[in-house]
This record gives sequence, C-alpha cells and structure tokens, in this order.
Amino acid sequence: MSLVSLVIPPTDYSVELRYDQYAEAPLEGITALRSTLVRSGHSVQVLDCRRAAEPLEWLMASVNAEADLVGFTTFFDSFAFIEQASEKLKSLLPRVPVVVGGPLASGTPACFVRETAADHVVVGEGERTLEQLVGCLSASQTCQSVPGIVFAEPGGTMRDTGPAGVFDDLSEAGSLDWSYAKEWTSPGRFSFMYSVGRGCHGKCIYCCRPYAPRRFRRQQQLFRDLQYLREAWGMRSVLLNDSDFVQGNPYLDEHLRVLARLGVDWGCFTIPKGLTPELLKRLSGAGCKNLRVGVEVLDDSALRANHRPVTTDEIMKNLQVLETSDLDKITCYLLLGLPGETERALERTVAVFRERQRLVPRAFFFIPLPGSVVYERLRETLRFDEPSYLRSLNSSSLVSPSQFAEHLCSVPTRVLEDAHEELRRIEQARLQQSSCAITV
Ligand code: B12
Ligand code: SF4
Repeated sequence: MSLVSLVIPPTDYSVELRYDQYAEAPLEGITALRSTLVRSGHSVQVLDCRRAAEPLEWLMASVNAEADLVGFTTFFDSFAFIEQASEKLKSLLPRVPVVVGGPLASGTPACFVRETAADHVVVGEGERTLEQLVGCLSASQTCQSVPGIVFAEPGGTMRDTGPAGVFDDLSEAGSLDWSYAKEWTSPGRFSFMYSVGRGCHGKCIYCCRPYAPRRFRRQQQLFRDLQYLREAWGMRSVLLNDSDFVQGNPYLDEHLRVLARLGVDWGCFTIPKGLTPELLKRLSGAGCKNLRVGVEVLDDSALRANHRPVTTDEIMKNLQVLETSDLDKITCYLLLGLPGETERALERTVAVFRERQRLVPRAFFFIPLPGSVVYERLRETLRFDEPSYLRSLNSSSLVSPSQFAEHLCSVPTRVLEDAHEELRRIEQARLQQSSCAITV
C-alpha cells in the first residue's frame, strides 16, 4: 500500500468571466484518480492549492512527508507553478517521485520533463497508468513497461512508453467517490460537473483534443453517481462535461431517461448540427435547462480550415431552431481569432447575436494550446520559446488576443477586441434576464 499526494495547482479563475464560482468545485479528474487508487488499497491525500493564499508555501507545509508519490494535475496556466513546486518538492523530499498529468502536460509532455523537476508525465487518461506507476515505483521497479508515460532516462534521453489506451467501457473506470471533498468544501457550495462519457471523434485543429475514442458510462452507473451527488451533496443541477452529449451519442435515449428519472436540472455541450424542434423538446423534457453550443466562427472557409464539421448554413438553421426552443438558456461559444477568421465573419457574428434575443453569446479569444494542430504549426514556423510562452499563460490570456493573433488570421487586434467587447456586452445583458440555475 502506498501513500499518494494528488495536487491541484492554483489557477486564477477569472472573475470577469465568472469562472470564480468554480474555485471550490472538486475536480472530476482528480476524483477519478483518487477513487481508483483508493479502490486498490492505496491512501490518497488531495491537496487543493486553488484556495491557498500562498499556494507554494501551503503545499510544502501540507504535503505528507511520508508520501510515496506526488502527482500534479494541470490546467492551461499550470506550467510556472509546476516548475516552482516540483523544484521545491525535490529539495524537500528528494526521494519522492513527482508525476504530472492532465490536459496541459499531456499536450507537451517532453517540455514538462525537460524543463521542470518532474520525473514522469502521464499522457492521457490517468487511472490505469497512475495505478501501474505507483505499483512499479513502490516496488522499486523500473517503469519502462508502463504504457502512457514520458520520462528522461539517467543519461537524459527522453523515453516515451507509447499510448496507454483508454477504458473502452467507461464504467470500468469505476464510480467516482467524492466523499473526500467534504474535508474542504461543503455540500451545495460548488458547481457540479460530471462526464457521462469521454472522448471525441472530432478533428478540430484548434482543440487539444480529448482522449479519443468516444466512450460512455453504463446507465446504472450514471444513475448511481448522480443520485449519490444529489442525496449526499444536495446537487440540484449538474453540467455534463462531455464534449458533445447530444450528437453522435448512441445512448442518448437511455441517458435522457436516467436524467428525467433523477429529476435534476442539467446542461450540456453540443455542436450546432442536427438540432430539431423534436430533439430539443426531448432534451428539455428530460430536465435540460442549458444547451451550450459550439458555434466558434461564422465563416465557411474558416470552418473548413479548422476542420470543423459544420457549415455556416447549418449553424444558422440550428440557431433558428434553438431560438424557438423552450430551453431556459442557450449559450453559444465563439472563438475569436481562429485561423482564417475574417472581419466580415466577426461583423456577421455580432449582428447575429444582436438580433437573436434568446441566444447568449460567450466569446473567447483563441489561445493556442499544446496538443492542438494549430499550436504545433505555430511552434514549427515561429520556433518560439515554449517554456516562456507556457509561463506567460494566465487569466489575462483569457481576456486579450493571443500574442500569436497576427500569425493566425488577418483581423487586426483592435477589431478582435471590439467584437469581443460587444459580444460580452450582449452576453451580460442576456444573462441579466436569465434565471437559469446552470450559470456560465
Ligand atoms: C469543466 C471544464 C472547465 C471548468 C473547470 C471546472 C473546475 N472545477 O476547474 C471551467 C468552465 C472553469 C473551464 C475553464 C476553462 N477551460 Co476547461 N474544461 C472543462 C472540461 C469540459 C471538463 C474537465 C473534466 O473534468 N474532464 C473529465 C476528467 C475525468 O478528465 P481530466 O480532467 O482530463 O482528467 C483525466 C486525465 O487528464 C488524467 N489526469 C488529470 N490530472 C492528472 C494528474 C495526474 C498525476 C495523472 C497521473 C493523470 C491526470 O487522468 C484523469 C482521469 O482519466 C474539459 C473538457 C473535457 N471533457 O475534459 C475542458 C478543458 C479542460 N478546458 C480547457 C480550456 C482551454 C479551458 C479554458 C482556458 C477555456 C477558456 N478560454 O476560457 C478555461 C480556463 C479557466 C482556468 N482558469 O483554468 C481545455 C484544456 C486545454 C489545456 N491544454 O489545458 C479542455 C481540455 C477543453 C478542450 N478540449 O480544449 N473548464
Ligand atoms: S472542438 Fe469539440 S468537436 Fe472539435 S475536437 Fe474538440 S471536443 Fe471535439
């Protein structure tokens, strides 16, 4: 039996974007990893640095000196913290292996191994890999046979043990045990989020694509997990984290039956494709209050360039259907400054959202992130210093155009900023009229 410390780095949840409500929310990824390790008989300490005033100092004071392994998850802005924290941990507990996982590290594992004091990066889905890694390290065995990790050999050569594979049936990952979070947050105080499935078959070149292929939990587990959150945690509404819960979900009917039976309000993401009045009625009939629609850009050549499998015509037709639905809130995500964005597309976007009163635009500046095709292309052509770029990512990156904006599209920064400001103004106005329980 080993003792594992799992660390959630601090992240500056932008108040301007109303992300601050997530600061208390237990993370699904860390919960999944902890649940797996505990089921295998290990002890797990979860250290949430998001709430600490001095995260680095707090972490060093709180980490269990007996830990056999310290694992960090990563948000888009975690690189600088991992650099500092891994270094400090190595001087405090030199014998303890430091492992990093999560979306950012999975997108650029070699950079984390090379530039930080972390020993191993787990790429992709972490449950099985972390469990095997803990087993190997506690038995002082070499971990070269554990798939899904990147590390440096003693001579410094980078080693990649190849893909670990994923759970074909997500129920095999087991139920999520959230009980530990009661130690640091109280029921009902946070926004509930849960994935019915994982993965996406999409190939959008701007996305750090979630680990394919698409898989789902069985209905019984979905029911059990959500019922537990409702009864033990007072959950009244939940946001389904799936990249697209609606389209290409072969179990949609079953999932809707479970959600209707639970009687909770919920929200989910989808692409603006194939949405019919009947389908939207079925969603709202099962408790869906908020549909989050990935519009991203309203220009056919930009959509094609980004491998987005939808046309502007389809998007407009789907927005029309949404406008007349009885859903409480329809949030439309937009990425400003994607490759191929044009001034005309931006003007059209602003006009569409001014006109369609029921749609809430949610516009973000596009941030190129490791793991996406766009990021790799930029790295090849501009040969920028990756650690410096990753260090520069913080909550301001969410509210200003990327430093690479001029290399991605021909729209001047000022025009991007103006469109963003106007779309945010429309968003605020629409939100003031909304009483939807599922916020942001
Ligand atoms: C919920 C969510 C949010 C919530 C966060 C809620 C919270 N409590 O913090 C909110 C709305 C705030 C949010 C905001 C943003 N998000 Co977000 N979000 C998600 C979402 C939909 C679900 C995350 C989740 O729980 N997944 C399910 C769990 C099980 O998966 P996981 O976390 O990846 O964990 C697994 C593995 O990664 C691995 N793992 C994770 N940690 C560790 C640690 C160790 C030690 C090991 C071994 C393994 C390991 O094992 C886990 C189990 O298999 C994902 C998309 C997705 N479906 O994953 C995007 C996603 C994480 N978000 C993303 C982005 C880009 C953002 C924003 C920057 C968007 C924006 N422009 O505003 C902001 C950033 C805000 C901030 N300050 O951090 C990207 C991340 C890209 C990146 N490289 O970091 C994702 C992947 C979406 C995408 N496809 O691009 N997000
Ligand atoms: S943007 Fe959405 S549809 Fe496209 S690859 Fe990413 S998760 Fe899939």
